[in-house]
Amino acid sequence: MTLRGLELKQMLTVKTGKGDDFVQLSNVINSGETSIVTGKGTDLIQLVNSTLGVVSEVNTGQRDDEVHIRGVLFGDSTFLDGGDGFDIIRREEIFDALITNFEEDFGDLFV
Ligand SMILES: [Ca+2]
Repeated sequence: MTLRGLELKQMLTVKTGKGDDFVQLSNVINSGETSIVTGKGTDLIQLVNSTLGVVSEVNTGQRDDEVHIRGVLFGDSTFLDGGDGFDIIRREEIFDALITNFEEDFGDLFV
C-alpha cells in the first residue's frame, strides 16, 4: 500500500495484519499522530520525504522486517519497534526517537 502526496491533520492509522506487507508513505504531511502496525509476516515499510507530527509509531511485529526512512521530519515522540524476528532498519539520524528490536541498524540510505 502506498500513500503519496497526502496532507492530513488527524490520526493516521495503517494496520495490515498477517501476510507480507509493503507500506510506503511518500510526500505525506500529517500534523496528527501516525501509527503503522504491520503485524505478522515479512514486511517492508518505507517512509520517504514526509513530515510526521506529534507522535509517530512504527511496529513491524513478528517475522523479519525492514524499515527504510529517508527525508522524514518527525515530531516530538517517535517509536520504531521491529518486534520479534531479525529486523533491519536503514535510516538517517532521527532525534528523540526510541528505536528498539532492530538487529541491524544501518546509517546508509537505501536505493
Ligand atoms: Ca519483526
